[in-house]
Amino acid sequence: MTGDDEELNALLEELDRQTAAADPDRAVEQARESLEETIAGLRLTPEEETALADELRQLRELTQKLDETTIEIAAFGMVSRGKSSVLNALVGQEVFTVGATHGTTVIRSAQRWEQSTLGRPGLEGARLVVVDTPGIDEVGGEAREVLARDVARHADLILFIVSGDMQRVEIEALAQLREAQKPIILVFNQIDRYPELDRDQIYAKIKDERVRNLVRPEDVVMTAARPDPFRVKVQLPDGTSQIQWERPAPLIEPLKVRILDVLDREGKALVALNTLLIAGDLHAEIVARKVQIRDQAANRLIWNFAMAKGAAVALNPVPVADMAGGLAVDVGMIVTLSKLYGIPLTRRTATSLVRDMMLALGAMGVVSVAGRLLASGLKSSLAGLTVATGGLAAPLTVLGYGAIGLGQAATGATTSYVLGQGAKTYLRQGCQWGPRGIKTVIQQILAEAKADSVIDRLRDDLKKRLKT
Ligand SMILES: Nc1nc2c(ncn2[C@@H]2O[C@H](COP(=O)(O)OP(=O)(O)OP(=O)(O)O)[C@@H](O)[C@H]2O)c(=O)[nH]1
Ligand SMILES: [Mg+2]
Repeated sequence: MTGDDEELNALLEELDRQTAAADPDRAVEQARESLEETIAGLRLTPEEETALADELRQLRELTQKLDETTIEIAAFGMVSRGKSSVLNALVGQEVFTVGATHGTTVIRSAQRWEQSTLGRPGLEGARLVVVDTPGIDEVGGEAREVLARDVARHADLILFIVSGDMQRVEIEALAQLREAQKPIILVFNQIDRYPELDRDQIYAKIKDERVRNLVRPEDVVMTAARPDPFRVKVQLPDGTSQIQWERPAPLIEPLKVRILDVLDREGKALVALNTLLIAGDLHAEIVARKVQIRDQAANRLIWNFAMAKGAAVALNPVPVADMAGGLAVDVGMIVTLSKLYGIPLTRRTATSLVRDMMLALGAMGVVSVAGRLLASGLKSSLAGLTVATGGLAAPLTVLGYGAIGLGQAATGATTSYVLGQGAKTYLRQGCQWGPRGIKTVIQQILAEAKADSVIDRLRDDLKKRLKT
């Protein structure tokens, strides 16, 4: 756990306490401060800012959400339970499409709910937004989980809609949503379809058995968001009568009361808490991506230094790999790397780091192993050249020397590569070799280099660069 995470957790706990103490304005203020600190504390390079633009935008939007106290109320549940109908009834308008066929709603969409929040201290100045979602059985298993997580992540209050006794999938989905620690109201909709006795039995069963451990009894509410129309006989002015269909008014008031009750109590504090929860997730994402971006930059840097070292060796008639010139390249590489990781090392420290790693490499006999690996590759490439040049002695000698120079150069480049990766690991771990020590680290880098055929790639790249 990083220091940042600990800070965030402490803040969340503090906010929890304040929610209980009902001091919503203070909670919002604190969430705002923490969000600003989170954004400022990221310390991103321009390159990272570009790569993380999307996450940063989301983080800034959260500040806006706090400023405006936007409260999101999301409907969730299986197809055709009446999710869209319930939201329409709440808003008092047909803002979402309703349909008898399963899967009418296919994407998540939001609408403003112009509900007066006057005189409600926990809601003053708040904007209410209702969010419609597709039925959970409309989307595939894995996508469903993503959807659930997404809904749960953004919503401040969840309306879980059912229209009869609950199925196993519904109970499982509800349990999953519960993990997000958001308030949930369980809505038993379409009650007009049941005779009173059946309806009361189902209601009791849901409340007392199905969701006993997931939802408080007072948060289970019955509605009839869009009752079926019934036939009425209308008397016309001319004395005749006609049969017409009429839809009864929805029964939605109990749900509205319950929603406003929950929001009254914890609306603002909820928004503050949720903002921080989302910010925490985003922060973790950004930090992980930042590590990735830095890692890629470090790899590019190491590769370029390895090439520089290889070129220096190839252009010098005397092998310089283990001599002062070569050492300078490696030390320079590590100093540059350390700046990238924000832990600038002195040349002296970098030099002793190079020595330590060379010792570890030497102790494993790895330098000579790398040499042998290269030599065997060299022989086959020389054989290839003989065929290619038709066995002519003169070009072979010229090419042969070049190839041998390349072999030494590749050894030099490989050594720099290993030293660079070693230093990278050391820096990434906060200037520590870790519990298993320097040798294990170097050994692992070599194993990975071999698996990735790094030596071949280094040599190919060197060959290309030396030609031009
Ligand atoms: N009788 C009755 N029918 C309802 C009620 N609420 C919704 N319906 C009907 O149920 C059907 C589905 O309603 P929707 O609101 O589209 O349901 P949904 O959950 O949004 O469905 P999907 O978007 O397909 O997942 C429609 O035919 C509605 O008229 C209700 O309270 N009583
Ligand atoms: Mg719908």
